[in-house]
Amino acid sequence: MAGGRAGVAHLRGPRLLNALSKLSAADLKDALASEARALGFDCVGVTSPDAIADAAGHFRAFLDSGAHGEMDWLAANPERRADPRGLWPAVRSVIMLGLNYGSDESPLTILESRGLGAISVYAQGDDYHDLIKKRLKTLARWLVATSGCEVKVFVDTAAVMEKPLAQAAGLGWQGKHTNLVSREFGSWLFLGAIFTTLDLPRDAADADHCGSCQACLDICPTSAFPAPYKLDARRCISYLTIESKGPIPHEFRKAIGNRIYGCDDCLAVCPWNKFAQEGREAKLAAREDLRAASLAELARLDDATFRAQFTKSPVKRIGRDRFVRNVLIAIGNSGDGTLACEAKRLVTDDSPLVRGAAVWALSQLLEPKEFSELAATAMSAERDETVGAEWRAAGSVRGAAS
Ligand code: B12
Ligand code: SF4
Ligand code: SF4
Repeated sequence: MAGGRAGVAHLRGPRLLNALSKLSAADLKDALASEARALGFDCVGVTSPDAIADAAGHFRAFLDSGAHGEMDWLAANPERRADPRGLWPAVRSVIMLGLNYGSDESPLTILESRGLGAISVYAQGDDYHDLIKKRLKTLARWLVATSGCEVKVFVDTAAVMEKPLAQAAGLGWQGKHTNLVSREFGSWLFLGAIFTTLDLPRDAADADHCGSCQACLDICPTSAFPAPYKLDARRCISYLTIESKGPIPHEFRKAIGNRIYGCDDCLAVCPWNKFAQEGREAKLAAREDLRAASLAELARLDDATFRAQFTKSPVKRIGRDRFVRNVLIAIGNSGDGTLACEAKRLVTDDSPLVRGAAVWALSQLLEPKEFSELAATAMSAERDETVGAEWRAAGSVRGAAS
């Protein structure tokens, strides 16, 4: 098998492809794995399109319980997502790829520094979607040229259940926190998929190695797991700070702490991370300004400076208003009265989403008397009903406390 690859390694261009096209399916799979590694993928496995029958039922139960919240795109065409053949009837094999993005420091450390914003590890560098998609396309082109098959590539955004497919392809298992855990890379693998019309030999599915551990369930700040292996996305900080478009429900605001984009807690505590390795992809490495960004500076971003700071970053997707909403929740949780001036300025922001979050931040930082005086003037000028409700809610809580 390896010999087949080694035997053609010195060939180039059409001669190489001609030689590869004569390979057996097993040798072609080996050659594919070498090609994937050369492109920067850290693991690769193959499964069959009918390998995730159980996931379909779980997915339907997830949707029926409403756990997807506002993510309507997740509920659209569930039959497509539940079975790769629903998405593309011609698919014969699913190639799953993983790219390690392990960090050089624990994402839990910054949670103690309340003046800084914690951006989850996956979003501290360039957007992985762009990077992985480009590489998947290169690998897929190689496969087409080598075998004449047809292909489709996916990363994250299509109706593909990447985690169960990756488990079926032997890349790891879905832990109790529902993400894929790898014995080699712990919690830190991005996933991508290539669907092909080619029949490739299948890998054995990985088994569950969680055992009696439940560290990820215990650490979750918002109790987002109704049971092991089940997530209520509506309670997850990743959903609340990235997917949710409106005001963040009051019940979660304190628990969010200084997490301003995503959350890594359940991933970070997994004992399998003792085998994790630092990612080797420079473009995904943390940018210094995103590793430990000052809340005061982030609260001053306008549309233009937000877009400039988050060029190529996945954070850009949520836009300035939602991002500053998150920053204000973190400011409210900072316990640092000197940050109140940032929130005061934003009480007159153009965005009602930002104004509402600023009101809450001030309700956490100002003395009751100062808050009431500010409310008396600002509330009468407020025309937006949701922001008015924030003032009233904050006022009644403060009033009750004073
Ligand atoms: C929607 C989505 C989210 C939503 C919902 C997450 C979720 N768990 O469903 C939100 C916004 C919350 C989210 C958050 C995050 N996400 Co996300 N997300 C997705 C997306 C687009 C779809 C996931 C999906 O299909 N959800 C639907 C549910 C029903 O499916 P499931 O999670 O597989 O649920 C299974 C279990 O519940 C299980 N099950 C249910 N009941 C039972 C009972 C028993 C007994 C058993 C054994 C199993 C079981 O069966 C279900 C089906 O397999 C995928 C990309 C993709 N296309 O797959 C990325 C993806 C899962 N996300 C990813 C990442 C990195 C994250 C975050 C870590 C980001 C962050 N740092 O903030 C967090 C992690 C939060 C968490 N604990 O899951 C990566 C995960 C990589 C990996 N190694 O697993 C993915 C694969 C993107 C990628 N291409 O790399 N995400
Ligand atoms: S990402 Fe954070 S909030 Fe979401 S389930 Fe994990 S620990 Fe809980
Ligand atoms: S923390 Fe424990 S229970 Fe959670 S995924 Fe890791 S091994 Fe499984």
